[in-house]
Amino acid sequence: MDQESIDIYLNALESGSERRKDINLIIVGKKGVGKTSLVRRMFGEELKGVKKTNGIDIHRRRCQINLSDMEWKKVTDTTLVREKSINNRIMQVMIKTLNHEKEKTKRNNPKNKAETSISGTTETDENEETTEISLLKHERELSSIIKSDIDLQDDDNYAMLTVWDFAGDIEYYNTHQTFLNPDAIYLVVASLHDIDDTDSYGTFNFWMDTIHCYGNVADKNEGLLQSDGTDHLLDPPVIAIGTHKDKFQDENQCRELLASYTDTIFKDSKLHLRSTHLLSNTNDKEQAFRKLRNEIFTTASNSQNWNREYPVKFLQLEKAINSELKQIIPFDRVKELGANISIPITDNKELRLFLRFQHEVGNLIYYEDIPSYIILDPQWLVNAFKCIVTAKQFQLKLPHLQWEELKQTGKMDKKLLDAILQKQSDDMPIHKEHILEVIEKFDIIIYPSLLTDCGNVQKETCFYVPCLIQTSKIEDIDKLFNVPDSCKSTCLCFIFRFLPPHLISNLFVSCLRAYPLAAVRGQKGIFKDSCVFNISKSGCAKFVLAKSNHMIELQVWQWSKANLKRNQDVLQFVEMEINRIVNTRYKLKTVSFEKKWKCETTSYSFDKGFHEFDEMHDGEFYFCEEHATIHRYEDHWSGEKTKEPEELNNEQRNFTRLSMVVLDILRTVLYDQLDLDKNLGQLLFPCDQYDITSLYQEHRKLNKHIPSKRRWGGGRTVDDIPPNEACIGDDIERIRLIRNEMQHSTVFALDATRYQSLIAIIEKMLSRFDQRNNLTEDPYVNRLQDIRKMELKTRNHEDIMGLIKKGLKRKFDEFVDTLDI
Ligand SMILES: Nc1nc2c(ncn2[C@@H]2O[C@H](COP(=O)(O)OP(=O)(O)OP(=O)(O)O)[C@@H](O)[C@H]2O)c(=O)[nH]1
Ligand SMILES: [Mg+2]
Ligand SMILES: [Zn+2]
Repeated sequence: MDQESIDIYLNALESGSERRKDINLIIVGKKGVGKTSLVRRMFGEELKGVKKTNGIDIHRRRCQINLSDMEWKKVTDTTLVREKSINNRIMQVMIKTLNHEKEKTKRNNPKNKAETSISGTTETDENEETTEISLLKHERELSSIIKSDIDLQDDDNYAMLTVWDFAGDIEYYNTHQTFLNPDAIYLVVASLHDIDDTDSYGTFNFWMDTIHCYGNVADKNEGLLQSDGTDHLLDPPVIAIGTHKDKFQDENQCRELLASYTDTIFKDSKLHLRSTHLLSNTNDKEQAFRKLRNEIFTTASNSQNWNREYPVKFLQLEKAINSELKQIIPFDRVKELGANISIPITDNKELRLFLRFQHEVGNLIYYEDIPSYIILDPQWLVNAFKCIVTAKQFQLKLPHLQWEELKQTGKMDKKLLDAILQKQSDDMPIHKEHILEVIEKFDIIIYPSLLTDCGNVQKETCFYVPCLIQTSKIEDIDKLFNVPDSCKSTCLCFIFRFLPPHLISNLFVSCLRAYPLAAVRGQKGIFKDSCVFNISKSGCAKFVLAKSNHMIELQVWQWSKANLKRNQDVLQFVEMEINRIVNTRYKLKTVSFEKKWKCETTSYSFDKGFHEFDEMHDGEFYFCEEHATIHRYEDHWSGEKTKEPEELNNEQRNFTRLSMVVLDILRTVLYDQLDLDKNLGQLLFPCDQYDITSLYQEHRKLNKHIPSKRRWGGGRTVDDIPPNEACIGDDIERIRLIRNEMQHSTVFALDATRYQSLIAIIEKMLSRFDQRNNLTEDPYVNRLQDIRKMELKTRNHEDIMGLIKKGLKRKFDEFVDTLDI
């Protein structure tokens, strides 16, 4: 939480607080491994009639855990139980507050009640009136609770559990990510029985990695080692479950099988793992499930948010929201509800904090970056996704519409979407925009407004759903575009230790913002794991991005004469975007990749025989592992030139800073002075039209501030002017000499001693100018301090160049040239 939120929260707690224990449990794993069965058994239910969880569905169930006997008490009518428990909590605090307030009112205002309400209109009594109103509200609320005929005995001794059972179909993993929560506990389920299926390992790893990506930000720092040398565990916690134990005789064998799953997990993802369990959903006794329940409870009670203090007014608003009986409500409605509870919440920031908490505990779905709607029932969002992701199932109901394009290219017309939404409940079409916003946020759809290509897609009339596109084999992507081998660059590979599962689709979206999508014979170059973009308008230069195993590959195709600059630009862009996505979207600090290359005619899925960048020189031959032959090397990426420019060293920094002082401040000083002197109606050109030399010449011509030694010019360095010569003319001379010293320097460097002594001279001189001109608003000396403190990187060289306009620009250019930027 940021400081502001902490303050708001602490403030909210002052309205009264309650301890809160919530467990948000999310169950994931491959299709058919026994997730739903597991949930049933944990809830003490029979397995009869377990149906496979349909495609995209997510079932949310609630229960209370009694803290005295650890029993899970099913909640059939969620609203009612929550209502009851919330009422109890509110009651206790409200009675306390009510008594306290009454006491206070009595103490402050000995008049009787009737008098207060009559005099309530006068200004001085405004506070009392508000107290009075809130007391009335409290009373009204209390009596409504009492009337609602709910068991009022103390029901405080429980934790609230929310369980999410995801369907295992791989096609919907894209939509599942929208429901992942960094504050949940995860059960990752694997079947011990289908261990021969390679997908089993892949899916298990996929979930562990995905959880790692969407986990807690604060934990993901490097340096995970604790002081005692062991690794820090990461949140969210994961419990690994091996099911179908009944199919084996030997418990040891089961243990080994489950270990074969957990052993393959990526090192950092493994740090989420808290414990493992072997189970048979069909044969195990209740005892085994109790053990798992206790484990879940222990894991939860060790979490940071367990038993945290929760503002009572948040509870009140939670109650108000739960009694809405709607599936989705606008933020404004939450605001309205917030204003009407007995301790009102009116501040938007506080409301948002409340919603964040509610999202964390799984009570509702609220995305901070799409705050306009709040989804109260996750199934609503699932249904909405279904319209898009499983659109095909509507085909028979809406036969008159165009489906072919959707199947071929993943392009969905808005008309098609509207028609599908119309087939759903009433509020679906109304919330169309919000639905689209949510799935766009997760890159499930891509808007055509991004596709600025020659396909003539009109803005906003359609979008692409990449996960619906028929997968093409990435080996064939070059054949689809009929690319001759001679047009291909070497294949650049970003090889990851850990490749975040959704990175490639996020990367496609980034590229689509910058490059038009390529197409051939009406087929757009966008597939699940590969995408082709146009670099040049003519289409004669394209690049392909493809994901294969743990790598992302980049190849440029140029039918016209190869232009290396293009390759470099694309490479720079892609690399920058990968870093940006990893750092900002996943907030992963531990993701890293190596850049290597393979030969031009590689089959993209081949993941061996990489070469290092500095290994070869143009024209040399190398042995290609993939084709078992030798090729002639040609540098297509100018690896040297794309390296990050070196940081400036200290002496270069000194030189840059002083150049900036000269050209930014000292030039302005001369100009301002001239402006004052020429107060004879003679207009000056804007400051940036002059360089120091011309300004100095002007002063000399004007001859108003003659130097102490009675003549202009002369001297070798600024040290030749004695410190006691301090009139305006002397300072104009100083500026000239300092500028000359910089201008005539033969190196782009200035040692510390010289830098310090020049700065000291300049500082004294500037404060004299400040005094003379009574410059209080923006004193020159402050500007000097700014430049001295400024962070300098060669990356900022453009800015610096902007400042170092004339004289020293040439020097700077030379310097920049040596850096090969
Ligand atoms: N023998 C045996 N069968 C099991 C076990 N767990 C689940 N099953 C059976 O496996 C089948 C699938 O179980 P589900 O609970 O529907 O699996 P799921 O993971 O929820 O499947 P999806 O929702 O389709 O992803 C059912 O017929 C279960 O009875 C187990 O531990 N042992
Ligand atoms: Mg299921
Ligand atoms: Zn080769």
